[in-house]
Amino acid sequence: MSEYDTLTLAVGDDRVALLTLNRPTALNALSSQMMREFTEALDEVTRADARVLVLTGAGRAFAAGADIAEMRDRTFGEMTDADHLSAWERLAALRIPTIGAVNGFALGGGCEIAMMCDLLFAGEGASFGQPEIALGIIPGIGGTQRLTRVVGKPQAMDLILTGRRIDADEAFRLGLVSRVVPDDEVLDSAMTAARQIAGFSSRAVRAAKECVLRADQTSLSEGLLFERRWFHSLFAFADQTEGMTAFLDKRPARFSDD
Ligand code: CO8
Repeated sequence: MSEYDTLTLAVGDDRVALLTLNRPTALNALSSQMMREFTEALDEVTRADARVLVLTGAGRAFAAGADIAEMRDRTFGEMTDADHLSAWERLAALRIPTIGAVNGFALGGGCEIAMMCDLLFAGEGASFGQPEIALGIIPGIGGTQRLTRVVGKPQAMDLILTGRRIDADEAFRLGLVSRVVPDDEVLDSAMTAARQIAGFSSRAVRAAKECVLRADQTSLSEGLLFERRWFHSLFAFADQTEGMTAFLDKRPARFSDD
């Protein structure tokens, strides 16, 4: 377990990393200190060779957005020179799968970080939104882009221009969330899925993630070719033989990452 001022990180023997945003008295508002520590923690996750990252928030929020108290007096020059935003993108660039476990508020930058996760599990009482418009700003770490890709222009415009909050069920109906579960089961559900994924062949998992992400970036024909090439490539590894042999032998597979 690593203790930061604004986060905790634990990497288990199951090679699942659990990163918890931990400023509960400020509803885990995303400060610049948290951003620095977040990038250090992601480096630690990579060094520990974790297979899956679960990201959650302590207390009654995942994160209620950027730290407004810290941001209020920033000037244009400070914002552009210091680049307070782009480091959060490191989450989206991780090669391992990431699962957001959202309890309570995921607002503004918190919603944007949630959307960077590959899978998103939400408690029934979770709420999502991009309320920046009411502060005289707009989303700044991907909200206008990722939300629009996921829910489409009419819904994205509604959420971003009115700043209204939606509950977990609506987020699920819009395709923003993978699963809605009882509030007290969010983290357990995310950890269970993470352990399941961590037990599969890491090359197959990486291939699957890369291929799905490619769907947003390219034409269908290029995406299909990319998928086919990865599919062929997996036959170069022992894990493919093991997975199929285990199925035919009616036993669990023992993947070795070979
Ligand atoms: N920043 C700083 N402090 C916050 C934030 C925040 N975003 N959200 C809540 N807090 C603090 C409150 O000030 C309060 O502190 P205190 O107890 O010292 O008064 C404490 O957390 C608890 O909050 P509330 O008393 O307001 O709790 P409620 O249950 O009444 O309300 C809400 C909860 C609805 C979540 C409410 O706190 C709220 O509306 N928060 C602000 C949400 C918001 O506008 N978020 C967008 C911020 S802007 C943004 O995210 C820009 C994104 C692009 C850049 C991202 C880079 C990181």
